[in-house]
Amino acid sequence: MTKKSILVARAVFPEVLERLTQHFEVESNQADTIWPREEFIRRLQGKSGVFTTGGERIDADLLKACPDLKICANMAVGYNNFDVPAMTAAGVLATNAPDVLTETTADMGFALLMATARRVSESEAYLRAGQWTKWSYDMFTGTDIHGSTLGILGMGRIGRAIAKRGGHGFGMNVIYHNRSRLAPELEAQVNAKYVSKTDLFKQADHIVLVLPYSAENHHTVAAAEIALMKPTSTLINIGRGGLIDENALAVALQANKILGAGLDVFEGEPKVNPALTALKNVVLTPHIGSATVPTRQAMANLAADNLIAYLTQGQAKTPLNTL
Ligand code: 8YV
Repeated sequence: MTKKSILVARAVFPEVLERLTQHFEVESNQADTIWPREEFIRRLQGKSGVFTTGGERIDADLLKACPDLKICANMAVGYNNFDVPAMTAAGVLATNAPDVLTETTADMGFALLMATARRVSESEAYLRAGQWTKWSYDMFTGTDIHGSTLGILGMGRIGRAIAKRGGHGFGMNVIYHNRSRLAPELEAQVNAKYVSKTDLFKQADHIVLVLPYSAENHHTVAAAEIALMKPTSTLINIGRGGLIDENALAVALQANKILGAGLDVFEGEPKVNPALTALKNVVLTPHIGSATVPTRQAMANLAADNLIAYLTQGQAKTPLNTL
């Protein structure tokens, strides 16, 4: 039987590529070139499946131009690069990579929270610049994490994993806001209290954004929300850049309206708003929330499993739509 053809849009672990080649004719991108959209569409011609990594937009126009496509497998839990209704209408399966990155991403949320609250990046830059000449009582004083109030916006799997870290590990009082309130047993498991979005911004000492991004929650954190925050509080984003109005955040940070922000995701990434890079009270990381070797391997293998299972047996492991 002739093998079906797939496209792997970005560089991936060689062993995952090897697994895929056992089942498919694979066109890959180990040079990791960022293909312009027209080139991506051209390379998708005649392909039954595509392995994407979250940056490739799959919409009605692309689907129309790629009639042979049957499945798009994202190596990411977020899938705001997919127009799922358009994919369903075109008979194309969408899959993502949930669960395998939950704990790793929650760890990163906590790392950013701690680095921001305790001013780790700013003080390290000071030390490296040779500016540390003496101790002083108020040098890089930050804010406490233990015993403080942790506010989580978006209480999915990663939000709950962060709540556990905060509550169990640091004795934090955990509050959350979500589109829908958690079932009582899940709420009890994470020992978190449901509050309105306004109360979350008013009461929390540390706010972590972990909600999925969509057009509806574009700039869900803007000047009005930031104005509600305590002057000693921090804002952490490990979701998607578009959740925050970055210009409004930069204005607030510049005026020390909040203590600091920790951002792993940006609206125009990999470009970062220069108003943010100019500031000291913000910790910036290049979208590395899921970046540990075992987790990235698990994510890549799950995307590969979805391609293999769907194109050889008609059943994917983590489908996002029903056809
Ligand atoms: C991915 C992520 O590495 O899974 C997600 O949604 O944000 C990260 O874990 C990233 O999306 C790859 O583009």
